[in-house]
Amino acid sequence: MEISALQKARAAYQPKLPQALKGPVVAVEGAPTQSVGNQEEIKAMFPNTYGMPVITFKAGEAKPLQPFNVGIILSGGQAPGGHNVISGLYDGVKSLNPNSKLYGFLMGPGGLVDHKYVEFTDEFIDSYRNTGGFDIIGSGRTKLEEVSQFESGIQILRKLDIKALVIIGGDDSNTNACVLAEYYAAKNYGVQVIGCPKTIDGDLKNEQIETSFGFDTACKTYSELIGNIQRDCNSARKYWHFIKLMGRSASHIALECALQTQPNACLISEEVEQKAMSLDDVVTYIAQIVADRAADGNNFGTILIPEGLIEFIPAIKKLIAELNDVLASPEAQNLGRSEQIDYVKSHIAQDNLAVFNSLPTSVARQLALDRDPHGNVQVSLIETEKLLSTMVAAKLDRWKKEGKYVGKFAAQHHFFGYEGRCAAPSNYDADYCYSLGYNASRLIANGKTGYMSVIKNTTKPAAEWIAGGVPITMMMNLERRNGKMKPVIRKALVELDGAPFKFFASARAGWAKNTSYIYPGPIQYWGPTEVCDQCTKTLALEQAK
Ligand code: FBP
Repeated sequence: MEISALQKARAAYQPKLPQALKGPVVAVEGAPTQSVGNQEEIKAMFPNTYGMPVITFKAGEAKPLQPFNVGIILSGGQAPGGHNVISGLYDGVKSLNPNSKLYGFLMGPGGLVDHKYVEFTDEFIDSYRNTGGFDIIGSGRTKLEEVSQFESGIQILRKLDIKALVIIGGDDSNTNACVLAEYYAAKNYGVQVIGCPKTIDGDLKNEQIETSFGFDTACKTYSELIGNIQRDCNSARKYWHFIKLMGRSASHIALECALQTQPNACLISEEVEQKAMSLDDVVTYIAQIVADRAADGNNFGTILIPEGLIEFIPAIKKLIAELNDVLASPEAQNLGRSEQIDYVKSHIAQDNLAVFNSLPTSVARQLALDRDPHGNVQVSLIETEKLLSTMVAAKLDRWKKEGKYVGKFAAQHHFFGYEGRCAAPSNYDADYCYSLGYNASRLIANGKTGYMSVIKNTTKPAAEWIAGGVPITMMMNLERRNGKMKPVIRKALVELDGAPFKFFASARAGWAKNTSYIYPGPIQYWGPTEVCDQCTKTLALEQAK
């Protein structure tokens, strides 16, 4: 197979490991843990995997291990570094016993249920080291939550003599990993389940997990593109660029890209919600920035928009919550698409109906229809960037007539999401992911189940990184999903009292008025460490003490 010159050179990169993982390890156990919320309920739901201690690995003595087999699944949206988790796990498993085997289940959790798998070999793994994408085995969004799926899974796990399953996923997939770990433990099936924190969205993080993998590379890729647009914008001086960024609910990606590129405006959904802003308030905020710049003779600029924005406008959030419940009813499930719209319209409260009817038809349809398998609105399909620019243009027209605005307004639209999810991992993600995978092999060797592989202290050089495991139940609370209360990992949204947002808030007025663009350029894999090995600004600000 023909590969690019970069891919060829990059294949030779040996990702760095924390010092403790470079040889045999011993697990140091902390105190018993509790879930972040609803302790009694979560404890009752996870009697076998609740309350376990946090684990930290330190250098220990080598003990001979019998060969053992491991399976791995890539779940959900792609994120740069997934292949390195697999190569790290492969190397880790082989280092414990060269006769151990690693199997990959194909196209996500569905591969486990349908018994579709592949066995990894040296040659196979080598051709995917340090590459982006999940194409080594494919990914999928099948939800693992039915007993019939768990039972189908155990058949193939037994057939392949698999001792442990590693599930690479976001908050929903790791929640399912925990449910599976509990089920297999309760049934005494002897199969361990380990999770691994993935998602470009950056919303799977907490006291124990510094960041989800892929966030670093995706944000650097989008920031390169935003920087390029800003140079174009500052050269032609005739367009306002409305740039929507992936990230589902949380605005971490938009915030990080703003910190890297200093655009004229960046909306943060969590702030919009906290300030109870209406759609019109959001439009006025943008239009005012456009008008103020026009007054200075600057009819150009850049605006970053998080893809989940619409869900955070309180009136729309309330509408979505009711739509979710109405759509979850068996009656609604059995209807065709257009019948479903009529159905929801006749079943939602009057105030929600008024909001629903006020939205452009395409947005209203999107809110009322497709959900992903986890019940989430598919926000990446809503063209918020066009919705906002159209509404801003209309407001500016009105202001022009009222003499409040003098200028020209022409908009360009962009949506950056898929462009960054499969980029070749940055050095940070290449090292972090390899370490997460390698570390998972140590959790398995230590007999752990229901744990997430965790690498901490990642703003320091890799040798100082801390490796270990965190019980997944520790991150859980109860939330309403598809009309029912469910145990789920608490999603980490942007904290308005956190250092990254505070820094952004202190600088944004200057960025709005002046043209303070930063042009980060493409990810560099070789060169000075300040160019190649920097973590995200979000992580650096969060970890700065
Ligand atoms: P995960 O949470 O599964 O990692 O997915 C992240 C994401 O990229 C979101 O940012 C986006 O909204 C969604 O996936 C898009 O999903 P799809 O790939 O199914 O279009």
